[in-house]
Amino acid sequence: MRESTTPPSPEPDIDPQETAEWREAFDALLANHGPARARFMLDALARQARSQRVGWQPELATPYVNTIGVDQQPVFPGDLAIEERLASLMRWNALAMVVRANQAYGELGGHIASYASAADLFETGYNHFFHARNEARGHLGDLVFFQPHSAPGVYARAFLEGRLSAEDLGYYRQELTAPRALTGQGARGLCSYPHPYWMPDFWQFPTGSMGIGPISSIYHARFMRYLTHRQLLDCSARKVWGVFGDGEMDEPESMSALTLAAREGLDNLVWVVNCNLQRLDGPVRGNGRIIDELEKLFAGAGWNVIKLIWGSDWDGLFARDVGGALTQVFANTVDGQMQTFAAKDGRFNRDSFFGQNAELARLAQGLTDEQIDHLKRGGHDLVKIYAAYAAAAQHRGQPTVILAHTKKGYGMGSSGQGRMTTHSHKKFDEADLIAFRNRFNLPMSDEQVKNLVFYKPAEDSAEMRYLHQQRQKLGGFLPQRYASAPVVLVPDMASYAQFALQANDKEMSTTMAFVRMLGNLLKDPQLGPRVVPIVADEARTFGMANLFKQVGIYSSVGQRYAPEDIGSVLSYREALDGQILEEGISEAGALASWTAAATSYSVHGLAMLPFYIYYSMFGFQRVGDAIWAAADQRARGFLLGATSGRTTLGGEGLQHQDGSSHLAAATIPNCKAYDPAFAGELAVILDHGMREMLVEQKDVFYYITLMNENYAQPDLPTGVATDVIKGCYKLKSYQRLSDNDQSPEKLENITLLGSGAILTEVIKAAQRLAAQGVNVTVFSITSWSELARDGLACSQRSAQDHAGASDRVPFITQQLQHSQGPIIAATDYVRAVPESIRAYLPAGRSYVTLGTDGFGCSDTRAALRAHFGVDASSVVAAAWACLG
Ligand SMILES: Cc1ncc(C[n+]2csc(CCOP(=O)(O)OP(=O)(O)O)c2C)c(N)n1
Repeated sequence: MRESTTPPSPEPDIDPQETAEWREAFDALLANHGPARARFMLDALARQARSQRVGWQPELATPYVNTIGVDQQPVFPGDLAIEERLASLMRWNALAMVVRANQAYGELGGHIASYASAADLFETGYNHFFHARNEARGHLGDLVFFQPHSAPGVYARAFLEGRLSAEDLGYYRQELTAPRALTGQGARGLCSYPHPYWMPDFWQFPTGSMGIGPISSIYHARFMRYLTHRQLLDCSARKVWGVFGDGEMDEPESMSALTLAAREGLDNLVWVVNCNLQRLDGPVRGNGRIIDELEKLFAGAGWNVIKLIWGSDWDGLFARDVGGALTQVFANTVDGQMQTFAAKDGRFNRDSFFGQNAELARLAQGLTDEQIDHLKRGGHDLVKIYAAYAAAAQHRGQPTVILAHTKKGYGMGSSGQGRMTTHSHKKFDEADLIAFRNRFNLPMSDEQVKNLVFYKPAEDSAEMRYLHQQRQKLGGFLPQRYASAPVVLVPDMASYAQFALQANDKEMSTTMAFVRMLGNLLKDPQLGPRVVPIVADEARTFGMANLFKQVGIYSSVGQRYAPEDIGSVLSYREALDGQILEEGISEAGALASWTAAATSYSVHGLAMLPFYIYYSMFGFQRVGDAIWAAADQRARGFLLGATSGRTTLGGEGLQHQDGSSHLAAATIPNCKAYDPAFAGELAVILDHGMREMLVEQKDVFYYITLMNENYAQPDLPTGVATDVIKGCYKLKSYQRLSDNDQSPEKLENITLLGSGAILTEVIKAAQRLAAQGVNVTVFSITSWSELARDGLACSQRSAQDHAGASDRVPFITQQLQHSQGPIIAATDYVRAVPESIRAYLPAGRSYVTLGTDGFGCSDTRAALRAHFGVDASSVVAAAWACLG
């Protein structure tokens, strides 16, 4: 039975006698035959109503009470008193860490209120549900996404577990000044939010940018299914738990994949939405109710929804509330008002909440003001949380969301709990600290509290023994990040890319070349199964349709239809063990899938190699923040920005033509970005990338732009592979074909740099200039950003040590110093891309950059290149402008 009595109908009841008879009949059915029969009957009636076009839809929102009734609650299997004491200690240490840091340096920031609301949600997971990786026991661990602003609480627990020291806690948000950063030893700095990049042995999933954690958790859960179904790794006993904010649910990324999770039946996924009803500035839904709204949304999307609204001390009140007064008053209380109740004391709530009518006042009669003040919301009651988690963990066929009603700043007293300003509240005076100590019965003296001493019980205390025992049962500690995975051997380049290395001027686009290489790699017995091709509904655009048949499209239900093109060699084939992740029109989803695959080496100890190929304009520009998060998570894989270049993708216009992705890619430290012009260059880059990621196991990922323009692909000159990787090689010298009387001898040389498809324009320009009497040297720039990085590294080395040495001469200077004359660079990207190497060019050479700044528009390649000034004529004109 639920805590509520039947709520009154919002419609006027024209025949109460009849209503009562129907109700009695239903009650009798339930009492005599149980809930299953009751559900059957309701379903039957609903079908009947629909067939007769009654126009009735069940409400998706249920009353503001717990989904799990008191009589359905399992016995709490832990020691409640100890768990409560432990939770209080976590709260204290988290608070002390933030307050201390801010007393020392007011600028550091940090949050207390979010964790104060989430502490019990985390603790229940830690004590009973979150499995750590423990290979000896054959469990690879659950994946747990922590609400970012609650990071202090995660550190506080790691402190009690002995994984962080009190000194470490003293360097919260001081990653650079911590002794370990300075000397390699001693206390380590603790990052603000979960950042695997900075704490690679600790955090697994970056969640600091709201919305990315939620979508990522869904695709990680889906990827675990993919690994299982493809029989690469059995993930069936593992779960993904995500604790997220109710405000965070407003991010489009949070919500966009809910239906995917339901469609895929991801019962390995549990979200706990910490509904403290507040975000940063104020209430999430001041004039409405976020829990109702989320319930409808998740239920509508096909999730199992568990509302965890009220704590155990409300059970008695609901039991005595035969008239349904509580349910009714909650139905009329908006979140802004609920927040006011949270911020005020028991006296106020007796008057304002229970004082709303005589029935409510009667319910509160037996309670002191203090008891009213301490009435818990469900998300602060360990017994209720346990019941919700247990139900979620057992639920089959659907993902589960637990909507946990909490108080922001819970226990922070009159200056914090439920206050509009609580999100960033981190100044506590002595009285506040003592009140906090008293509120949570902390075994600390006034002196200890005032000095913000981190508190750790003796190792042989009941609390510590319990804490360790519970974690041992669950396999060990978490969060904990692992980095090792067996090496995957990479085949010899000739086995998959010979056609590209010796292309013999065959016409093709670099996209076609890539797809052919990918097809070949998929056939390699060792690497092939680890390749994860990912597309967002553009496989046909990129000529990948043959892969549908070759390796199949992953589908958790196989293929339940006979495809229209079944007889074709390119037939659309979905399969349980399909290898391609076809994500539909969701770049955010595809990127989340890519991240899951690209971090499989760490999350699952099984290296996978994702190739996500997409319209380059819809990458860094559209989902750049998700790529940034993948970088934080130390992703390893390939991003292929296809149909790239502002002028190479003719016809498609302003929102499709990419001229900036290389600019964004260059800002990501562990992203190596390449703009190859030729298939042979591409082969070398792929080979090097695979070796770096799979064999050397470096935490880098590659961004490669691919073009759809067909042109003659030359053989890759011998001996240039290393230079291709470094970013520049000498393609060809063009001797002047005739004397040009007008040009003085000293100015008859020019150096041209080109990348991507624009290199073909540069080559045409070189031929024309040679015909006009100029000696030209052409360099293929495969990576502007790698050249710029190398240049920067050289200048930093020079700044540190003035003695000359070759490692202080930028590679681009070394490459160009045997060329002569002004240097002209042309690319299909904004000029800032080639400008990035200006500082590292040989001294005394003039440098002119041509690029595609401005909006793209629809026209032919030729018209576009003329318009932006990156065609051969523009290069020639720029050359003569320099030559005078
Ligand atoms: C994409 C993004 N936008 C804004 C922020 C800044 N921000 C940090 S916390 C926060 C409020 C979070 O509210 P909620 O999700 O309800 O969590 P709570 O802290 O209340 O538990 C905001 C806006 C962010 N971290 N990420």
